[in-house]
Amino acid sequence: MVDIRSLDRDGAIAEARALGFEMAGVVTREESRHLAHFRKWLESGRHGTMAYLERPDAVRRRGSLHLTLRTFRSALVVSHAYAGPHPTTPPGDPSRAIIARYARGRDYHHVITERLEDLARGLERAAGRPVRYRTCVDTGPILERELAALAGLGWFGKNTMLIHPRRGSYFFLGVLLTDLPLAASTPFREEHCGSCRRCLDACPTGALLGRDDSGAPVMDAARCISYLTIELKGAIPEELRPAIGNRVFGCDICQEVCPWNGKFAAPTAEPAYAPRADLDGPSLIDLATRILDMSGKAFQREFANSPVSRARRNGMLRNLCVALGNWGAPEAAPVLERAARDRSPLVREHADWALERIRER
Ligand code: B12
Ligand code: SF4
Ligand code: SF4
Repeated sequence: MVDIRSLDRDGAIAEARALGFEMAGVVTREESRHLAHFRKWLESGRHGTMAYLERPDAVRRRGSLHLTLRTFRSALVVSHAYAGPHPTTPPGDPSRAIIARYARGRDYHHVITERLEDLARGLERAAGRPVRYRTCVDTGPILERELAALAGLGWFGKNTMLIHPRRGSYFFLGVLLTDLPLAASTPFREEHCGSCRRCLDACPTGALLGRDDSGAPVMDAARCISYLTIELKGAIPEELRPAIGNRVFGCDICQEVCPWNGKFAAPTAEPAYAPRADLDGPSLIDLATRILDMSGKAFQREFANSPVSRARRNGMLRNLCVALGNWGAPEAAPVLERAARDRSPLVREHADWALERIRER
């Protein structure tokens, strides 16, 4: 339970910190200034098949916070670091699966939403009245990174990530919209990328397109490995499969190469994000064998508390087939032959592609 003694911006920020959010700031601006960029991005089709982003009501709501909370007066924007103290990615071992750092522990939607609810209860006690609020973690129709920059949490890197000079970019964002009259924080105004272009050069699929005339970084999400392995429900375009390597869920490459994620970025102190043993560089063969034995429902049960559930059984097997094909070792053939007889046509097609890769070597 939090105890907010004074209901002002600094009191609210201090309590957010006490709840484990490393950074917090307040935004009072109601209208988005990035909405036109967002619309242009949708018009160019760079969101791929993420239809939820283009729903007209959701697009409108991104433009105005009042449409999500009618009595909106201020938003508390928080960050929650997720990268662990040890680099657990198995570099250079193509027989093991890489799961993006953010997805190795408990699902952040649950973790952050629970804490934002605690924060709202603390604010209510301090205000001495019921507070109208909405929690948004990722899934709400909110441009979270625009709000975070306004709240002073960082700048937009060329990799499109929100980056803080002392905290890097391995952090989630959460937003608490309220009807409280808190004072606004100072927006983050500097840009620390300079002439660096490491992320642009490192992206294996060419998804990062640099900055446009307004200075906004642009991504072709339809080419991003994170999209291809998580959001895309159908077949992965064949020409992009080799570039995915052994990344079976999400991608961190454009953050790994970023100098701001070096020595200054402190590791998370949050136990909920500690990696599960089975998602911490597992063998591709073992993970694929395990999931082949599961029904769709059993998969959802097994990964109920993990971001990995979003890919669903068939999506995860599709990704594992691509990674096994990219590894290309003959040991991968037996599990792929099983996958080639799976009940899912999606899995069968990707298993056939992978077996072909092994035969071609
Ligand atoms: C859709 C989505 C994706 C898509 C598209 C990503 C993208 N870059 O747009 C995919 C599936 C590819 C994806 C991947 C990842 N995601 Co994601 N994703 C989202 C989501 C739900 C919406 C983002 C969105 O609207 N994108 C559309 C673009 C156009 O909008 P935008 O990113 O908000 O910001 C743009 C504008 O503000 C504009 N802009 C910037 N400066 C300026 C200046 C001016 C003057 C103007 C006009 C505009 C402008 O440029 C930005 C980029 O185009 C957000 C949560 C949310 N509700 O915001 C999480 C979110 C962005 N994702 C997050 C994470 C952690 C990831 C991954 C790291 C996961 C992983 N390891 O695989 C990767 C990172 C890939 C990358 N380099 O971005 C975090 C990012 C935290 C951070 N520190 O930035 C978020 C905020 C979720 C959260 N609550 O923590 N994601
Ligand atoms: S997450 Fe990976 S694929 Fe996506 S833009 Fe970054 S480096 Fe490219
Ligand atoms: S790698 Fe370089 S260009 Fe890319 S976000 Fe980091 S500092 Fe900016």
